[in-house]
Amino acid sequence: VWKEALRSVNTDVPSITKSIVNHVQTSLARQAYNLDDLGAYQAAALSVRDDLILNWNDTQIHYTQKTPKRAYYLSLEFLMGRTFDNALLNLGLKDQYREGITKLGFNMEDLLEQERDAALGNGGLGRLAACYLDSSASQELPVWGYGLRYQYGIFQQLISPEGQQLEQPDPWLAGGENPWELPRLDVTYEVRFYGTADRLPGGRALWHGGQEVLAVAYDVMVPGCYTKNTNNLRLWESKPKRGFDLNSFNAGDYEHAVESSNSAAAITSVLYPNDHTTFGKELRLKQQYFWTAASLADIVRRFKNIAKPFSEFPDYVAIQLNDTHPTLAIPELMRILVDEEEIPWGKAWDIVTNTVFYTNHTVLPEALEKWPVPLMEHLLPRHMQIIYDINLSFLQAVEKKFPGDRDRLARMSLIEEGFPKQVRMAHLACIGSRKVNGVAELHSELVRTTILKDFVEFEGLSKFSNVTNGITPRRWLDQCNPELSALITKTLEVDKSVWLKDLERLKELLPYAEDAAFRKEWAAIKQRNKERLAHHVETTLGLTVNTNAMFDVQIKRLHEYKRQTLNILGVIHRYLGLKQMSAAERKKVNPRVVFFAGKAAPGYYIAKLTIRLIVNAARVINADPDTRDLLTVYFLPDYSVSLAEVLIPSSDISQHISTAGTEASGTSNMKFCLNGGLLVGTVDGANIEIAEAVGENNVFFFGHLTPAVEDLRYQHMYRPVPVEEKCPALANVLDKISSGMFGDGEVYEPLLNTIRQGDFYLLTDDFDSYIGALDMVDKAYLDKEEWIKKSIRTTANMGKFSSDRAILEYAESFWSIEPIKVP
Ligand code: 26W
Repeated sequence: VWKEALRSVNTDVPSITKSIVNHVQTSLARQAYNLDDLGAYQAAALSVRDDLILNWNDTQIHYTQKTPKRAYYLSLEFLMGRTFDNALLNLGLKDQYREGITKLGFNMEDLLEQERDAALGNGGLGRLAACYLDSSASQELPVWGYGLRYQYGIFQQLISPEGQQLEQPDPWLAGGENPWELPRLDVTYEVRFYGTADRLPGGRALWHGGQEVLAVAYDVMVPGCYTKNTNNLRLWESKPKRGFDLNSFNAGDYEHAVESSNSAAAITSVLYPNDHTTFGKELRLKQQYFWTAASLADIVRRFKNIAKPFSEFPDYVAIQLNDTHPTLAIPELMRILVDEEEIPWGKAWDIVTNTVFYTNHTVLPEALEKWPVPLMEHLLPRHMQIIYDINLSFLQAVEKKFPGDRDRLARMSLIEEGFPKQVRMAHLACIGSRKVNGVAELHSELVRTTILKDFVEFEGLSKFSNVTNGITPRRWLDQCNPELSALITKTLEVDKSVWLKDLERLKELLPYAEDAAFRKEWAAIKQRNKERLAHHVETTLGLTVNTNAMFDVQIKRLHEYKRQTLNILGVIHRYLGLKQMSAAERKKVNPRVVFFAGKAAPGYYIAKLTIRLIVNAARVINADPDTRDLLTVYFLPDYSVSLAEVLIPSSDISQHISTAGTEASGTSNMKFCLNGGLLVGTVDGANIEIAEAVGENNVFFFGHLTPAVEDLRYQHMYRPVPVEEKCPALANVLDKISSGMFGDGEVYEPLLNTIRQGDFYLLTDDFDSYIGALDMVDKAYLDKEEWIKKSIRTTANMGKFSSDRAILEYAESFWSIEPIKVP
């Protein structure tokens, strides 16, 4: 009976419609007559979820039975975006669902729009984690993600009439049940904070007292592409251990009664919206420990189920730290092994340093995490003891290798002297890990030669390596650009799952660059993608976009180092140039539409001023009848994964213009190029490797190189040259802004002063060559056929940047895990 009752994945249209209607009737308790798009989406999503759960179950049982070595990806951010479309494509069921949904009287595209983004991340680091989950499942690797189930994701961005960014909470779960997660109310762990750590004989300690909170697991299904393998992303939610304090409640002190339960729930309430700046807030440290402690307890419990000695832990478990945010995993694993499992310190340290791996994602000094020692001592007394113990034996070993070199000891110590002393998390992550890597060749070299130079000298080069980032071609080509995907499938004459999982196959497109009919199709798809974006802007913002123009896009977090300011100053320069031209001269100019989107950290004043300048410059420029046909500018509010999916396929060029040496990798550069957009950029991050892959004649490089940056900054400090002398074109633009061309000039003074004085990000040094690169773009665009060839060749050469390649590098060279196919 049991066997006969088992159901399998619905693959035919009749059983799909049946399943959707069944969910309408029972799960939603609704009828056809009161079903709107949202309801229809929910029912269809629940139907897909049933299938995902079947595959998920089979996968987890298979892993449990086969006991392969597993890898765990610890990331404080997973920027997943929407799931419905992605799940349908990975299951290979999109056409069937489209047909079923149409038959039920609904429109697939409308239903897809009902889903809210899961925006549990800030930017590059969080989206990378999401791409890696997709690739792990698609490549059938036994990898789980661990993160936090924030009640509020990254804030929603509004733009005020003055051009000011306003933040609103993102209560993404408020719409009711989230169909893509499974509450595991039975999987819970207790996590302790504060209290006292008493040292015991033999190196152990007893940590007791303080506050205990519960971590509850929520499992998010991660389907692979055209495989049954469905991995797990486990997100922890915090809950009070006891409902509330009954004594206080009975005494009528209700506030005190719920105080501790409120403080427990607060831990996972909100994602911190800063990237690249640390704040040292206690709640953030609580998040980090809560999440690493729950994840490690879960990992250790799973390991204990297979009844192997702890010496074999590294043969079954690899833990990847996504930046330093989960570095507490190192002292926490030491605490579990030494205090709870009673393993001697030295053996425990061997286990830890063979299990943990650390990826660095930025070399900007303000982004390197440091936690005040007094805060750590208060919140995590036992971990502070462990860190001191690790530091002592570490520094003794350094002293042995470099006798008497006190400066070196001070530089390398896990503790930075000062008031207060601080724990340097990157140092702890480095010495506690088996391998350390950066995320693009140049960045990994900078990690080796700057922030971790001493550690390379001490531990040897072989520990420090590179894994260049990647992006999933499922979401970032097949899903966001279905027409291009279909053309590629038709042209390569293979099933799309073949090239989507072996992206180097795109090379086979190269000969078609010479095929005029193919070029025509290619260009027509780009054109329709521009119209799709224009339609989106029209319906959401009520603005009309000139789709005959070149589309020029810069979308990413707002940050001085990413230099959106350079872009808008370049736009203003272009506008001033157009104003000076005669009507005849203007006729020769290529129309251009410039798109910006991105969020600024709420406390980042200068970045917010840049948004304000973009918005107000756009208002003036777009309203000018002299230039309106030739130049328009849009700042699209509330940048998100879903918005990126509309913007990226429409670009002719995209801008990746960070000061050399500051952008670790960048990943949107890969997304644009994969979709046949050309790159304007500095010689930085993964731009360099993209140029190597697609050919330097297909990218527009400009600006100073990394080795020059230090000297240029020195000159700005000690031999400053006024902007008027160094770069008159830029000085002219700055003057126009100051004099009120885009509203009250005073407002922008703090922003303009970052350029006039100090100019840390070297805008004055790179402005002329930036304008030069944009002129080259204009020239190249005149030859339409040649431009399309460049576009085709770019896509064809992007195979390397699949996140499948990247995750397989981690799997093979770091984790030593192998694919395991679920039958
Ligand atoms: C503690 C505050 C904080 C929060 C987040 C500091 C640093 C971060 C991240 C590490 C910043 C980040 O997202 N870095 C980006 O990582 C991407 C994925 O590797 C790279 O492509 C980007 O170049 C890098 O800026």
